[in-house]
Amino acid sequence: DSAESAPAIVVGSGYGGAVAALRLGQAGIRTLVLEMGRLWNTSGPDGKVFCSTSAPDQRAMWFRTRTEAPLATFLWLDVVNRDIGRYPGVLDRVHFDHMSVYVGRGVGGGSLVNGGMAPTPLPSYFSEQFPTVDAGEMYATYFPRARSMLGVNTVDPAWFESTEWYRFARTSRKAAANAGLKTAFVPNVYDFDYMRREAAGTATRSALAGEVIYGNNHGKRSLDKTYLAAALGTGNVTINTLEKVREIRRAADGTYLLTADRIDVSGTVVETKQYGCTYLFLGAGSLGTTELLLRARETGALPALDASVGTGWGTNGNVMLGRANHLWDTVGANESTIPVMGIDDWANTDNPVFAEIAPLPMGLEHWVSLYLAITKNPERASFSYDAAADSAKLGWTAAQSAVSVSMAKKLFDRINAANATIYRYDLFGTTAKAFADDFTYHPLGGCVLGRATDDYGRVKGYSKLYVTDGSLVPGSLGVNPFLTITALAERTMTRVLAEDTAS
Ligand code: FAE
Repeated sequence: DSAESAPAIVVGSGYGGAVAALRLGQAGIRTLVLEMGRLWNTSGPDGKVFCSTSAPDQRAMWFRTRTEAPLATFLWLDVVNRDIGRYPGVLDRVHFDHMSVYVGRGVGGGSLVNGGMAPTPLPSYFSEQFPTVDAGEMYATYFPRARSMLGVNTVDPAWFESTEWYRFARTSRKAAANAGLKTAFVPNVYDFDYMRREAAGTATRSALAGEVIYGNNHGKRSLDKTYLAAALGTGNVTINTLEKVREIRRAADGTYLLTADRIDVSGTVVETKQYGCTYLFLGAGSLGTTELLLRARETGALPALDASVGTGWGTNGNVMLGRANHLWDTVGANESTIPVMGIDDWANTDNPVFAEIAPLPMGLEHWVSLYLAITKNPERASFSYDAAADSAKLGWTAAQSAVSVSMAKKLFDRINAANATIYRYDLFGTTAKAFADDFTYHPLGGCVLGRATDDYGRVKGYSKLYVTDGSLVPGSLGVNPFLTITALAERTMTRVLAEDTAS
């Protein structure tokens, strides 16, 4: 059957894909974006686009019959998750043997479900992870560009100190200070002016109504409102939704051919489509892009791909944990879902950790301080291609997670000792467990910059094939990653549009 063709195709519409789409569109290059998730712009029967975390429905998760929230239990009770209908919902949890990975599904990828934290990495650690990237140029040009395009802003410190919605963060800050630890404000893409109007009762509540991991109906500047809106505005970009790219290969004339399955909302494949393009940009995320390239190499479709495709993957050292505060150290019944502060102990060379002070909004006082620790775990894993299942298998082990846990534990043992407090053991399943070490929000690597690609994301072995997403980051960044992914994608697009597409 005949292939639909476009000069450029972008696979995925997360950070890497959205940057590629906008810059291609602005350069006058007709571009087709293929996204496996749906477009989140129409209201359900409740008048809302997204469902809340307290009453999740089919919109919550990608083809599940029950939600799989990161915090599964409270007082060991299975009170958090709900039975739901199978549907292309916005949050997916991809399971591997010892690690599961949360990702966003839909136009905007992870930006639809994430906490919006947009820290800039420490220059010294950035240079350690990306020795071949000109850090001067990154910090002078591409990080500022990414911050401005994404709409990064910072909570007003005076409001932060006074509002009930951030009592939980102030309580965690105090506990950290008691242990001699520094905290720092972390910028975010959630509109803090909007949040203040939510608090004042003059705007519909979203961050202040428990919305985040299943989508925010208001306030969050997700990619569909920033990069992707601008991309569509160029008139050169089209986004096809509910189309999952399954295979990429190269035609005799050097152009690329793609096979994509179009699904309906029940998940049934209703059409298998063929596409052709000259320039192919992979922005399917660390898992998606790595799987596509690994499959292409192992099936012989793109045999010249580098041996390092599928390697260098890490969790950004993610570990989640909770502490129990004393009765007098309340966190408040009202918590914003948007994190704005972190405990910064990265400079501690014995045990570098940056811990996000995470919200746990339950609408009641629960005395829990929750954290997402980012540890400097040096462990990396590889993917292998499972031919029978036609999918990528991750070789991450429980022992590799234990490295993150021991680092997080060192930091929080200090905090507990200084405050005479203890861990919460009831939040991560029905058996006593203090550290959630079996999932990550920050999948990084698989097609590492400078190894599987050149120093600009051009895939080794093939011309006009690029990676622009989190698979370029070598497993660890020390901070939440989307700002860096965006800035690196801006850098790649500047270079590619200057050197590769001029003819
Ligand atoms: P990503 O945003 O995952 O986009 C990939 C897109 O490609 C998705 O839309 C997929 O549906 C689509 N796709 C995948 N495979 C295919 C295929 N075969 N065919 C078609 N489409 C495909 O990739 N990061 C921060 O910096 N700050 C935070 O506060 C933060 N909080 C988070 C909270 C949660 C709950 C989660 C899950 C993540 C969080 N992250 C956070 C991580 C952040 O969202 C993630 O690093 C980026 O979204 C990764 O961007 P990529 O462009 O690599």
